[in-house]
Amino acid sequence: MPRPSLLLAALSAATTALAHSHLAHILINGALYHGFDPRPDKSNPPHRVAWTTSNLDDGYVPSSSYTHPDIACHISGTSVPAHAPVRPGDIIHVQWNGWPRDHQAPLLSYLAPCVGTSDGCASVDKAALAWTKIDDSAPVVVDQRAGAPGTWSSHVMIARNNSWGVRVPRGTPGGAYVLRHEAIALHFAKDVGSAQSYPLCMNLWVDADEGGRTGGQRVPGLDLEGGVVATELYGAEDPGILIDVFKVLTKTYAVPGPTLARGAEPVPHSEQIMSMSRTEGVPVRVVGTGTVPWVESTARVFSG
Ligand SMILES: *[C@@H]1O[C@H](CO)[C@@H](O)[C@H](O)[C@H]1NC(C)=O
Ligand SMILES: [Cu+2]
Repeated sequence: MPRPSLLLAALSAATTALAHSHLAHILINGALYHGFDPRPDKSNPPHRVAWTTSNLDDGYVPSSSYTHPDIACHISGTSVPAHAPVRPGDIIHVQWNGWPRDHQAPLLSYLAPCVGTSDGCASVDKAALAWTKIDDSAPVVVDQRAGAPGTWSSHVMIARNNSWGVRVPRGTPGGAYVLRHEAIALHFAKDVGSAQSYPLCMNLWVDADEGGRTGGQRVPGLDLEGGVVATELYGAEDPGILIDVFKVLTKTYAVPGPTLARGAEPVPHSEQIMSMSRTEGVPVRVVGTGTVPWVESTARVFSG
C-alpha cells in the first residue's frame, strides 16, 4: 500500500493531467465549428476547423521550447482543409474545454494570412506564417496582494463558460487566415522554462474586400506588415513569461510578444459574454480565390 504522501502525489498528478485543456469549438454568430480533442480515446469530425495536434495529455508547450516550431500551433500542429467563414467585425467565441482556476494566464490572439497556396491555409507552411497580434486584453484585472495571484483574463474566460471573444478587426482584408489563440499559464512561471503555452490554431476564411469591410464604411486597415514567425514571438526570460505571480507585481504586467497591431479591436473584459450555439456551422474549403462549402457537414443540425 502506498504511503499517503505518494498517494497524494499520484492524485494531484492525475488532477493536473485532467486540468489541461484544448479547443472545444468556436462560435461565430451562434454557428458552431468544431475544435480538436487530442486525447487518444477521442474522435474528431473531419470538418473541424482546428488544427490537429499530438499533445495527447491535453498539455502545453513549455517556455523552454519557444524556439521550437511547436510553439506555432502546438505539438506537431498540422493544418486541416476546413475554414470557418467570418466577416470583418464579427466576434469569434473561442471555447476551451474548461480551464483550471489555478492556471493564471493572459489570453493572446494572433492572425496570420495564408498566402501562396491554392487551398487557403490547408497546405500552408506553419514555419513561414507571420503572426500579427490582434488581442492582448488586459491580462491582470485587479492588483495583486502578496501570496494571491490576482484575477487574470483566464478567470474571466472561465466565468464566460470557458469562452473568450476575439473580434476580427473591421479592417481585415479578405482571404484565408490562421487564428492563433493562446493561454500562457503562469502558475509555475517563476522558474526559467516553466511557463506553459497552450496555442490553439484554427482556419478562417475572412469574407471581405481587400481593404476589409467597405460598403461606404471607412475603417482603418489592419496592419499585417509587422507579423513575426512563431519561433520569434517569445523568449523564455521575457518579463511576462519569467514571473512569480504569487508576488506583488511592482510594475504593470508586461504582456508577452509583439505589440498589438494598429487596427486591432480587442473585446474588453466588460464586454466578454457567453454565446450559445444555435446551428451547426458550415465550414468552407478554399479553392483558389474563392470557397466551396464543406458538404459533409451540411446535413447535420447541432442539437446542443
Ligand atoms: C456552456 O457551453 C456548453 C458547451 O458548449 C453548452 O452546452 C452550454 O449550454 C453553455 N452554457 C451556457 C450557460 O451558455
Ligand atoms: Cu495544466
